[in-house]
Amino acid sequence: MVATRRWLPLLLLASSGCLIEVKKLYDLDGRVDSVALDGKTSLPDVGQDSGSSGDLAVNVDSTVDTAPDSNSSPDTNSCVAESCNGVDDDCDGKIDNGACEPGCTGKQKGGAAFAFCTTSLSRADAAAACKQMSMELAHIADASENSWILSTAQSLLTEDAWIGGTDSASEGTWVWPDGTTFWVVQDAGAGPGYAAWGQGEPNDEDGEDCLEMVLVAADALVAGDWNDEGCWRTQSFICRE
Ligand SMILES: [Ca+2]
Ligand SMILES: [Ca+2]
Ligand SMILES: [Ca+2]
Ligand SMILES: [Ca+2]
Repeated sequence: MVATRRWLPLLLLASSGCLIEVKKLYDLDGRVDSVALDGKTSLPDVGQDSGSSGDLAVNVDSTVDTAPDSNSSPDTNSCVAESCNGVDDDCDGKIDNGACEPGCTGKQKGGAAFAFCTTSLSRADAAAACKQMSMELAHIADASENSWILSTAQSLLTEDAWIGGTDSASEGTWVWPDGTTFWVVQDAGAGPGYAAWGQGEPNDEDGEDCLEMVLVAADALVAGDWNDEGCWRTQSFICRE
């Protein structure tokens, strides 16, 4: 049910002692909010409801929030600029509107944003596309993340996909985009980080220096395996913030 909305002026006594005027939008649901929806202020939304459906709360910069309020607990929803993460950050009712690069779908796991992108790009171009979304090609910390990324990729992508590792700076020393070394070939079997290499990989065949997650089984490789691949190859990619 669409609530009747009433604009009312409200005078607040700011901490400085001066009065600031904000506008307040009431939903008439008979219940009263305790904290403003945007989380930016503890401005109480008190004593004004007498109708139905969700409150629309206010913040002290005079703009009105647009997401519904639960009315039952302090508000924690904070409307911020949209980013590619599978969440409607700006509370306009549209998920990731305008935030993802072409072909990319935003997802979130454990509070981290990911983008799964069907556009076929070289490793360098894929990294640049991730950067456009304030992300990097994905690092993967453990088997749990690898499993989730695999299953999500299988639902969205149809070809092998770039993830973040490379040994282009020092053959056999694999690093993530942030510079962290996760695998040194001469220490095969010992890391120092997590890796999910397929059988016989990394093999540096014809100078392969870029890491992909296998989605299409081929030869000894099965879906979810990691493989070093020629960086020039164009294929899908996975970004992470
Ligand atoms: Ca949105
Ligand atoms: Ca978003
Ligand atoms: Ca290599
Ligand atoms: Ca290989």
